[in-house]
Amino acid sequence: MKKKIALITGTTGQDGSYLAELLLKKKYKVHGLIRKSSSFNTKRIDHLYIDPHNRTNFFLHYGDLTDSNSIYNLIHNIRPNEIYNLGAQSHVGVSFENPEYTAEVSGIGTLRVLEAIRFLKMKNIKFYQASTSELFGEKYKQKTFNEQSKFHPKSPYGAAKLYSYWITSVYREAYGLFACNGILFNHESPRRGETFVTRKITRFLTRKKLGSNEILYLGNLDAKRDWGHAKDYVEMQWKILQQKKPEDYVIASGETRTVREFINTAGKLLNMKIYWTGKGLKEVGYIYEDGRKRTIIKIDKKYFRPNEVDYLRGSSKKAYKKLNFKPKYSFINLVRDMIDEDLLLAQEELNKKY
Ligand code: NAP
Ligand code: G4F
Repeated sequence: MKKKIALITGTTGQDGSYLAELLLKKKYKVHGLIRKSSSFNTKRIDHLYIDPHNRTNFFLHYGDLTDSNSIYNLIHNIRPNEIYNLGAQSHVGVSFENPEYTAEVSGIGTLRVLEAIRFLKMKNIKFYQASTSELFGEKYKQKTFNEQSKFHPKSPYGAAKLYSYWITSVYREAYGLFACNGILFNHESPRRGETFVTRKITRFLTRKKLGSNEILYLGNLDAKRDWGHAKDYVEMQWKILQQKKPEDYVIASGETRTVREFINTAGKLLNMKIYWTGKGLKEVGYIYEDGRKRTIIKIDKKYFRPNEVDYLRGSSKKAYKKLNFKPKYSFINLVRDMIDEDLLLAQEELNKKY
């Protein structure tokens, strides 16, 4: 049987790397779009890469979501069966500092891919758009968000992604494309970028466990997020494109916790009891070390955003039913996975130092 061909934008990212692994396991030929960088940016996929002079099913191509020609040429040349548009400027905080660039990549970038499919008349391509729970910024009266919930983005990132959500739906309705949105709630893993809050915490606490003297500076500890594991979620990205009809799906754990609760859980797994005192910018987290109180976490207002999504909790009823969504990782196992890997990393760093 002919192998299926997939194109992944954002293949060097957290999700892109797990998705590439999954599709290679499923015997796809996988093509990844990567950005030119002056230093290596392929750490998450190096284990998958084989020199194309040898037999391989994994190919990398330079390109950029801001460059229509690179996208057009790539789709024209590789003729994929499925495209996963995961590439984005994905940091909400950064989107307030670089709003125009965020719109170009995370908004218009999606249009560029869809237009290439339309222009090339490759209507058989199935298209997945990485939509986000950041579309739901306002709680209104509901306890959970689902496919029918009202959107209210709170950041330039959320607004750019809302454009991508709608343009995907428009191309589905107007041109009959098999184009779908996966509205994914926060998902984390040992491969999460180190400036996102969960990984910032697990990297810090594991280094602290091995004796570091650093202090962790954070922003809003009261924000509530619905956290799942990226490995579980990329499987749903694939499943969404294997359905008979193109539709949109919410993928979420259905549970919500504050950033502070995430810290407490990670601390507990490391046998570090973290105590809290003070309010607002004066709040600190401390531990007891050799019977002495030691402050390890402080608040820095630079990590607060001009506008915040305070509460996220999703309902994946549709995905449970239609995609048979059964996440393998509970919240505690997600945090444990991150802690275990980051402990190894912290130990490696220590070994290099001495
Ligand atoms: P990530 O780790 O930040 O990865 C983003 C990817 O996009 C990286 O490969 C990055 O390349 C690439 N990229 C950035 N700018 C680009 C450009 N101009 N042209 C081409 N590629 C570009 O994000 P992730 O956590 O894997 O998330 C994957 C997607 O899902 C993103 O679209 C994100 O917005 C969305 N999403 C994520 C979550 C979540 O909780 N993780 C939830 C909902 C939706 P470099 O490696 O070179 O930077
Ligand atoms: O880890 P975060 O930066 O993730 P955020 O903003 O929820 O966005 C992530 O999830 C979205 C899905 O809902 C994705 F679409 C998006 O691409 C990204 O993957 O922040 C989580 C919470 C926020 O409320 C933030 O204000 O943690 C709070 N926070 C507190 N201190 C911090 C920090 N966030 C970061 N990044 N750094 C801090 O020091």
